[in-house]
Amino acid sequence: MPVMSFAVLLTLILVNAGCHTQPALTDATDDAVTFTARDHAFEGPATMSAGHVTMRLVNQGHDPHHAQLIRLTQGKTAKDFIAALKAEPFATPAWAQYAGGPNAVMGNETTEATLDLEAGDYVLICQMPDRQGIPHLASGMIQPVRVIEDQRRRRGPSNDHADSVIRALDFRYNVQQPLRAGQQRVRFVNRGVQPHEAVLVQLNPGATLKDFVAFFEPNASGPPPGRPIGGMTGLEQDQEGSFLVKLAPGHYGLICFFLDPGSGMPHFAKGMATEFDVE
Ligand SMILES: [Cu+2]
Repeated sequence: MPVMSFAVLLTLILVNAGCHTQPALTDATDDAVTFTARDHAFEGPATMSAGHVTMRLVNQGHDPHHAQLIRLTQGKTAKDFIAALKAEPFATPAWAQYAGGPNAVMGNETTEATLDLEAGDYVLICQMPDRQGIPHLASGMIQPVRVIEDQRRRRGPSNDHADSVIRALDFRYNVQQPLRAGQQRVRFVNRGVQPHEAVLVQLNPGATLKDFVAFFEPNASGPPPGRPIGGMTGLEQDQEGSFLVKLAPGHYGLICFFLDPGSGMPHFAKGMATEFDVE
């Protein structure tokens, strides 16, 4: 059974982390569907076309936000989803499927992800926690989205050019073609059984992902060791999508905050945390 992403106190840690900036995306997809994130609400269309869709996330809040699509099957509604989360905050019902979307960016930043969407009913949520550790979706960052069949749209796996491919397994990342400086499209494929995400983190000089993760512990102190710069939110087994990033030279990390239902451990603690340098 899929389990909610686990990201305790991330807002507290990162809200004041905007000390260095990432170059803005150029030549971004021109037919993207834009969702604006604020503290704490989404603004965006109530419908999207099925098939290949690029979702652009414009964060106009102060907190970091991401955009996680959840497909609601068995006729379930956004209301059912909220009720299920209230009953069991750390378990996602089997009728709710992780369908990806652009992962977290800081305030005043924009990111985008391209997906192949099935027609159906979805909710768009932000699971990033507030200062009390409560996910933003509980304070308003949940929006129903209906995906409508559109014969004109391409279906099936994307044949868009990708500069690199990240495969998620239970529980590690397999990166084919390292990420490099400049703008690039990264394909993300979940070959694991559990849902996985890719949070791309720009680490401060001298900082490691271990430092970044340490800031997720209660009572962590000190300066924030890095900042999220996009990636792909959770996707179910054998689902895929791609995202656009523009990297400056530096030290980066790739991390998954989903929980393993068997052990209760976050995926990063089981191996889904990897660091790399961009020259
Ligand atoms: Cu994972």
